[in-house]
Amino acid sequence: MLFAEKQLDITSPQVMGILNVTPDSFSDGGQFNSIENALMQVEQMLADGATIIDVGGESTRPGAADVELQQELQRVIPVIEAITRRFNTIVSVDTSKAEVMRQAIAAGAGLINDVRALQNPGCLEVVAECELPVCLMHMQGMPRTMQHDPQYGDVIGDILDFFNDRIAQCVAAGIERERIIIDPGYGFGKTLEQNYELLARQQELACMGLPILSGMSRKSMIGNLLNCELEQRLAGSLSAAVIAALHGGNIIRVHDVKETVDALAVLNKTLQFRR
Ligand code: 8Y7
Repeated sequence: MLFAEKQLDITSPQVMGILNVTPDSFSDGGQFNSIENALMQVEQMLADGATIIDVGGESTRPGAADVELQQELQRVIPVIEAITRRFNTIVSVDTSKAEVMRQAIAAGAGLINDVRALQNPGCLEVVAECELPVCLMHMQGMPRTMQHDPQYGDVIGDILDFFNDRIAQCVAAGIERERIIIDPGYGFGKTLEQNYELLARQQELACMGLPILSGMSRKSMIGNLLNCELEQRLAGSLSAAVIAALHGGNIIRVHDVKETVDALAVLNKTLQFRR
């Protein structure tokens, strides 16, 4: 798949490293420090084997408030510019705002990652006008309320219906089907049971014939199962990453890049001997 002039083979699962540029990373004094800090994090993630860096300035955790446009632009655009200037890597922009997408593309982003699947005003048009891949994520409800009793007929069937609808909208707007990546959206309007059914049956999404992105790193589906805090979720997250890769995941979005790359290397070596 081609991400802004950069070719990436996703037939073996690739690791997307999460770079967080939300306010706490700014607490130690202004933009210079936060950009230097971001570049150091990126350098480490690339050394550890990440092939995509996901940059996001809006918290989408359950209960998060909407971040204003100007604030999101100020957080994200200088960081994307700095990364693309310094490193030869693929930068993904995690945003749902058309203007952030537009400026991120101009700053060198190689992938649009939208947890709202281009449903906000202007997003379809911005993505149609560029040639970048786009990740459409499934979410039931909106971040503030999505964990209040999510309901499905059939979790996979409902998510496939959602993707068929969104892909039709994308294609009608001029976004080629070949540019689309789908993501079941673990934790976005799903109970623990629904998240694990989705992971068990993730391979069924492959019937769409599109690459699959999976993100479960440190999420509540790990923490609530194991009854542990964020910093104790590494082993659970690695297990989820390996299962996602085994069930058709092409890109795995994680915080702990080195550990995930190692875990996936063991999986890949094993799969080499499958008959
Ligand atoms: C996902 C995501 C988040 C995910 C994609 C977190 C931005 C929540 N989760 N993007 N973003 N897929 N594509 O805990 O699962 O990382 S934010």
